[in-house]
Amino acid sequence: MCCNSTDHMGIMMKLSSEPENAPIPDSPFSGSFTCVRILFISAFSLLLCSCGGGSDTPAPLPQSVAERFVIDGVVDLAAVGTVHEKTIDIRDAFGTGAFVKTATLRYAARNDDRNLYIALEWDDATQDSFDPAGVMDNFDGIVVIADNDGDGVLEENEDAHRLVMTNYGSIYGDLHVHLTQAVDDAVADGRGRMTYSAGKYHAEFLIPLAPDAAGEDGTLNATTRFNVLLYDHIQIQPPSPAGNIGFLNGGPQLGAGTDTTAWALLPYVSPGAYDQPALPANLTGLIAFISDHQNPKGEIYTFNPATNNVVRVTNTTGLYLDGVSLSHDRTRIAFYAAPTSTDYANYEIYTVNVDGTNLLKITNNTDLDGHPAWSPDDSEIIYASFRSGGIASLIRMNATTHAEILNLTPAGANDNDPDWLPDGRIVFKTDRFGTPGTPEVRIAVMNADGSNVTQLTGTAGTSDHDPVATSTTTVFERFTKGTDYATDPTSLYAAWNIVEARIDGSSERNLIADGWINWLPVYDPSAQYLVYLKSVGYTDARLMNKDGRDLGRLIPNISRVRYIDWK
Ligand SMILES: [Ca+2]
Ligand SMILES: [Ca+2]
Ligand SMILES: [Ca+2]
Ligand SMILES: [Ca+2]
Repeated sequence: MCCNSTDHMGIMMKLSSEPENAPIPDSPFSGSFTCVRILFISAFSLLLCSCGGGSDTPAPLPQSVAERFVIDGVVDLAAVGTVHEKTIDIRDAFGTGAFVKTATLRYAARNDDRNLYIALEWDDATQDSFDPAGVMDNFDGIVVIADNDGDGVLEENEDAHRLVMTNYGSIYGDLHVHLTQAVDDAVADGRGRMTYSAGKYHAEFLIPLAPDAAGEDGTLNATTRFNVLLYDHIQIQPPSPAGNIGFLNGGPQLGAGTDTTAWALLPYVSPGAYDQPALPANLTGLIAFISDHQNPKGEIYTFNPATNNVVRVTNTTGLYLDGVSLSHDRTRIAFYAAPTSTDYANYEIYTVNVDGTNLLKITNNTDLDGHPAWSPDDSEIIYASFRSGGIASLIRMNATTHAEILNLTPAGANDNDPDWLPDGRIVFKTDRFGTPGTPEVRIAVMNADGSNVTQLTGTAGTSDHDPVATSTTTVFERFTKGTDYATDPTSLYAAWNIVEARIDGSSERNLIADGWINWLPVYDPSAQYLVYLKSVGYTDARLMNKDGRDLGRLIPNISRVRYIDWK
């Protein structure tokens, strides 16, 4: 799978667009109500049991592998199942040349009815990794590749998953066989992570058993043959690509043959029933989102969660698009855009009708303008204007005349990511409560005239972004380091959690804290669910319940989502 430079150029990843900004809402805090309800049900069950005699309570279903095994790159093989061990010869010339060294690979796998989980560990005396801000070269990695139908031939669209090591963490890729190469899937699935410690790599993958909509994954089952490739010191840059590879089950490598008859059968067991989360059937409202799966600069789309219908709104505006906000009447979309992603002086606020007509530029200046949000009655838009040098002010404007109404930010303060509460207050992020100049921005709420500013969050060593709020709670993403994420190259390899805080500032809790980049949470119109973006080497829009249980990919077949709103 890996072995010529073309493939290795293609092997690379796109952590292209990651966190920068967000959306609106409506939700009651349900804690006490839930407790009462549980108490009631428990008492009632007890009553039934004591009188009825027979207990027909079904045994709980086993936990799914996706929820049981957190993909953090640290593995406990004994907790997975039977541990397999093999000593592998690592050879140069991408596995075809002279013997270099041996590695002892130990692995275990477990599947349910939806996913295959594989955990692996192997020894490597030297960690080779690259700086993701520079050239991709001189790295270690691992590939799991499948002859899905087990017919002894590695064929078009059969599946592979890869991890490569950077200086800050691993990069995951979902691949498939195409013309004897391994290339990125159009629809990315699964996830994986590897870590290095004390002369040893740990790696783990979560891989769907079913193919994606583009047919690029293949079915994994008991007839599937598989192989594992260990990468050591891979150099893909010209003029002298080189690298060491070891094969768990013998060759071939891609481009040098497709005979897989020496590969072992996948350790798959016929699954029973599992407690698998599922998307609800009663979702309402309309989602607006930006994706770059058809245009690298991004296009705006709508998604109707009741019909699963995706409709493209824009058609090649020529602009780099960011920060959609859907009006409450679901007829207009505000966003910000510039000729290129780094043309900061020319980021302006725009609006467009959901049918793609009436594209309007509604700011026009030399400042960066961004992050628009509609007022509850859609008569105003609030946005962030970098009119004071490197810091932003929150501006209310008339959504029809585009006249400026009020600057809510006092001189010297840096406010951003504004959104409206249903009651007309404004939630935003601000540096007002920290040491001046620190990147540890906090979530706050204020009246629409800028008065009565209340700090809602304040966890040291973190920064909070992109809040939306109901009248009782706010949700936002939290970067779990004290650095400025925009300039910290490790920010794309660190945990971003989805956090909920009460609007009175009294308490908060993590909704999602799994080590991945989780961002842009937005309530659905009922405030029973939230959509959020998850970046694991690709970015998809996922649904969670209001207690943070991930229910799965909400917008199907798109894994290049950049921004999202739901009204
Ligand atoms: Ca095959
Ligand atoms: Ca895929
Ligand atoms: Ca694939
Ligand atoms: Ca190495």
